[in-house]
Amino acid sequence: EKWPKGDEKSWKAALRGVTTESPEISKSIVNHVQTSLARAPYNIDDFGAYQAAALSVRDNLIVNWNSTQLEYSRKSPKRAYYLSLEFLMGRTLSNALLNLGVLDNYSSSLSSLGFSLEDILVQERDAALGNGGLGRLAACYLDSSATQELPVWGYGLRYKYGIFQQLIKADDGTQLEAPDPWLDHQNPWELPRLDVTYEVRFYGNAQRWDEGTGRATWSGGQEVLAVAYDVMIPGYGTKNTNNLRLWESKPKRGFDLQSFNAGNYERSVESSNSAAAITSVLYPNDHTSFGKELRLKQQYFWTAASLADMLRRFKHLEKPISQFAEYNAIQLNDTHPTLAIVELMRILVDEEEVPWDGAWTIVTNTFFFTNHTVLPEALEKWSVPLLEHLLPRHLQIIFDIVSHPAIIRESSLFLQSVEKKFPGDREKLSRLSLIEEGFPKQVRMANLAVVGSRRVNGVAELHSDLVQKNLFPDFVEFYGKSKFGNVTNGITPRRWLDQCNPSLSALITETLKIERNVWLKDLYKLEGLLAHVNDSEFQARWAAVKHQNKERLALFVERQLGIKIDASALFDVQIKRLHEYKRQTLNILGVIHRYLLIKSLKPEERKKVVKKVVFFAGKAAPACTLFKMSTLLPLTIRLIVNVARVINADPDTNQYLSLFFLPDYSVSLAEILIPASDISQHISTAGTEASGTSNMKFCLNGGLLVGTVDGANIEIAEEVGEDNVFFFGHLTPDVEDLRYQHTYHPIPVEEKSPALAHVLNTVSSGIFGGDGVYEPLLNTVRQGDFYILTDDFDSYIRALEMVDEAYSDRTEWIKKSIRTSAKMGKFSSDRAIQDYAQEYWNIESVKL
Ligand code: NBX
Repeated sequence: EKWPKGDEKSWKAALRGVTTESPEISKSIVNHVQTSLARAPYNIDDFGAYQAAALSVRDNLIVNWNSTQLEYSRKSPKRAYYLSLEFLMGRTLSNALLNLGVLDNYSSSLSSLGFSLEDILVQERDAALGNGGLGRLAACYLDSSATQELPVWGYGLRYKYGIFQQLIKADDGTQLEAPDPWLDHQNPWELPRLDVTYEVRFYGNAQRWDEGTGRATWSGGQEVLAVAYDVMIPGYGTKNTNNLRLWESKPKRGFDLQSFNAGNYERSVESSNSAAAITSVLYPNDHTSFGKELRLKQQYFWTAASLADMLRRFKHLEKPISQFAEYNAIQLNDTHPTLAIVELMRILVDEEEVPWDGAWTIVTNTFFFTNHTVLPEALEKWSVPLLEHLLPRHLQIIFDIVSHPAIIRESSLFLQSVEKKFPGDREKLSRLSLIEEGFPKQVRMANLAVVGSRRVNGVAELHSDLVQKNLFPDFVEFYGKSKFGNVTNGITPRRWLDQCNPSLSALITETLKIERNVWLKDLYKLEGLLAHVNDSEFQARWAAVKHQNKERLALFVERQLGIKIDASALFDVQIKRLHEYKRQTLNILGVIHRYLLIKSLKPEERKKVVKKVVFFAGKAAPACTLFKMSTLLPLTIRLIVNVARVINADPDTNQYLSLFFLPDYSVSLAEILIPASDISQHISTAGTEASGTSNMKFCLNGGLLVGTVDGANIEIAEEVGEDNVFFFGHLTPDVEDLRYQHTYHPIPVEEKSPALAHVLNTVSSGIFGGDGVYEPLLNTVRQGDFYILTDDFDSYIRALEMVDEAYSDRTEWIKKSIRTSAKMGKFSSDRAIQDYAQEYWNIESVKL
């Protein structure tokens, strides 16, 4: 790379503010090069130019952030807080440029300085503080809240290391994990607030005052400092700029001077090590709860700092504490922040001296709880001894919420009121209980979240139904149906259409004949495309955009893996966390089936086959010997990589079928893959995928779905029509029966699906290498088969044949693609956030 790229003359002109292209922007970029970056003019590479541009954009964000926060303080509206341990933000620069409406100005200004915006955008590292769907949802919701001018703040942790970087070992296809040091370079998108700090206590003693009040003092133990870092969240087409406050942990005292003087250096820095460890790394296990002490520390550290911050803000209003819930709504993103319920009780009862009953009323009017999965292994439980050790006062409060006749009026006595409603039903009582009997006893965080919240919701219609019928049926009976609801997930069309697919966005704007900023804020407007479905010129342009995006992906893969891809083939994509329930195994076994089929054809017959390129990407939770399950997921990656190696090298078939596992899946990689997809796979066992959100992203970009009748797939089909979705497989009510059958009257794979048996035997035979390493994976399919691959395989293959058939009629396919995209209005996260704002939080927008 050669630099400087610009010429001296244009830089000097920029400094004097006399360039023709956006003089103020050019001047501010050059200024940042000279001052903030301390580099001589035009002595920078692409990364330096990225930093300078980012700092210049950040100046604008700060101004808007300040006016927004000032207005919130002036108007004191009710606020909502989104508590999430994960915010999967991806890159910020292009989003900030779009939302501020200065994309073109920066582009031309940068090019006058000798840089291309495209090259500069890719310099930014993803902020990857999340595992998958739950974390990305939080990011989309922040974008929509700001866009709708709602006073919503996010609270999370500033992990030093985000989700691990995934490397795939070239020789055997195993996954390696490397740390993600995303903060190694200065992060221009955060504002350190070194003056906004709170002390958070761990361990110590809880001393009850007297049984009459329920109050206690908690003292001793370890105190850790929480330091605030603010990330600015600009709305689209508005000056409103919200805040995402991330906490960093640090030791309260740098080191223990006494130990230091006594000559014990190691001891003296010990406390500083353990304090910093709290926010050092994001836990990479989604859908599993491990019961690790450090994870519990993260959860308490974060909820305690966030609540202290909210309380300080509330006190500025000088309102009685009894009105807390009229000014604050707190959304719990899954059970991870459930301790906030207990912490608010502690603050109210112990520090604000609110009587227990009044405190409980405030708490249960403040919190809202969203569940994101019905998988039992994801339901968080914390052992009573661990809680007693780390958070002794909180354990007391939890037991008091359950039952403490001496201090609590009957209305808020959970156990007593349950007993009254269901007299003598001991089993129901034990299911409803916050405490699970056993050795050790465990606190059920989901039950606590339900009891302590005003309302509870799932994330798609089917999921919310399962939450009520399978997860919390006794709570539904106890509280009544009205406490439980549904908010179907959504995605932001700014990032997931306009930014990742600018050509499609431009075509839509031109076709609808309305301004981009209108339909991007009211996605139902896309329905206007339906009037053009039969216009052959429009069809051709729509198809050309898809092709262009496929070429872009092909180029990316060629650069990364050195293999050429035919962009005229059908692009088939499955990108998501590796998980047994998501059934990447079903997909790879289907690919092998297709390979064997093509291989068995005569060369002449092969020419009739629909050409296909299959893409996989996704991270597997690092292998852990404790859990059998997680060791199988890296094995699935190995199988995919090794099958790819064989079939991509097979000259008989490789013009018709090729396969890629793209390493290190990320938000930024999704932004390249999604616009390039013809068909994507959402093939979870029915009833297991709560919603899915990438399904919405693919459809918005004109990709079709092959999927099970699960999660939001169902609502997508309701919108676009079932003839535009390739459904297959057993339905949710069948799944339980099938599992029962697998256990008690198993039918051999050979009988259930000869095609699958053949595929399994081929893998066993070793043609994909591996010396029998795949046997554990194959055996879970042959025996037990909890996720019912054997029952769904034939129907899956048939669905893929339907896809081939439909793709062969290219005009019909394009029509399907247009219709699908046109009907995505419902899945804008703007709609989802409106649901939360109106039906849950009861907050209103604030105009600047
Ligand atoms: O949340 C996901 C669901 O699986 C998706 O169906 C849904 O669309 C998405 C948004 O609602 N859940 C999810 O991503 N869970 C986690 O990431 C997770 C992380 C840590 C953990 C448990 C679950 N301990």
